[in-house]
Parts: sequence; C-alpha cells; structure tokens
Amino acid sequence: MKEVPFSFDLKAPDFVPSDYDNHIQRKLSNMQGQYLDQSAYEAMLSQDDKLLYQVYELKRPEIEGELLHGISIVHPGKVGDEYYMTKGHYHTVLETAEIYYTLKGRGYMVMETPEGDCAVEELKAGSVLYVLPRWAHRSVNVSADEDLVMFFAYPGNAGHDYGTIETQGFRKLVVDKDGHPEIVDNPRWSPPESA
Ligand code: S6P
Ligand code: ZN
Repeated sequence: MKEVPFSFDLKAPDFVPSDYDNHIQRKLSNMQGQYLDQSAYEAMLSQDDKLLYQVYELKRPEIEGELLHGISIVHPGKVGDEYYMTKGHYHTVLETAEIYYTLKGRGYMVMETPEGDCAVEELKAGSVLYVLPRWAHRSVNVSADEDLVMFFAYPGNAGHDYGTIETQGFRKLVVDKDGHPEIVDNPRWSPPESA
C-alpha cells in the first residue's frame, strides 16, 4: 500500500484505472434471488453465467480517516424486463456517505433508508451523485449497448451490509417498458423484520 501521495489515470474509453489492487467480477450466479423474474433468471443462468458488473478498487486501510475508491462498471443487459444492476448494500457503519461520478453511460441509482424513504437518481456522464449516510444504494445500467462506468469514494470504515437487501430487496425496481426505463414498485419487497 502506498505511503506517499499518489495519482492514477482514468482514461476513455474503458476508464479502467492505470493502477489498482483488487478486481471484483460479479456474475449472474452471484445475483441469486435479486431479480424479480426468477424463471428468466434460471433460464439465462442455464445458458451462460454472464458477467454483469466489475469493480476495480485501490486498497487503503479500512479506517475512518481514509477514503476507499475505485471504478464500477455495470454492463448492459436485462434479466426479464429488469436491467443489469449491482447487488446493492447498506454500509455497515450506517452513518457513512458515498460519492459517485459517472464517467460513461446512462442509468439510475436506486436508494432507500431503513426509515422507509426512497429515491432514484439519474446517472449520466458528467453527473455527480452524493449518497447520504443511511441510504442503501444500487446502480442500474439502462443503456442497451453501453457500459455504465462510475468513479466512487467512501469512508474507509464504512463496511458493507449486503444481507439486508438480499433478504428484503429494494422498494423500487428499474424495468424496461416498451424500450424505455420505468421505475416501479417492487411487488416482492418485504418490510424489515423489526418493522
Ligand atoms: C462500495 C460502493 C461500490 C460498490 C459497487 C458494486 O461502497 O458502493 O464500490 O461496491 O458499485 O456494488 P455492490 O453492491 O455489489 O457492492
Ligand atoms: Zn457503498
């Protein structure tokens, strides 16, 4: 890990960092139970375990004063009518924010809080999204043929809670309706156990 200030490049067209420590690849098989259309999911998986998104991370100590950062790339595609998306998560330390800068592509960030608020923000090249503390977040690529590429940064101590979303899902889904993205209620959303 670097012990002096450093810089790296993000260059079009793919924006893969010139320097990184960790490359995460999430496939269809990693998204079990996350897509609404389970039979479309099973049918796709029986054909091919497609790569849905990738994350390139630069390693930093996972402590309060540091910023974890890198690039996420969500590929274009759909499972049934639902666009390719990230798993989505809360930060384990709920009171930690995150900032995203969209470098390429078109999509939405689906967000919600444990208190029941939800928000969906558009992502497009050049836009900066500030995810407030307490908001779970999932990015969705709505382009038919282009990657959604974003730079992200968040506090080193944030951690990831995937389990809450795996269990209850997000309140809102982004689906293709006649060739256009539409934000709809998730019919399978279930309230947190404590509610
Ligand atoms: C981490 C940050 C991103 C995501 C990435 C993949 O706090 O929000 O780096 O990890 O977009 O999403 P997910 O939900 O699979 O971690
Ligand atoms: Zn996050």
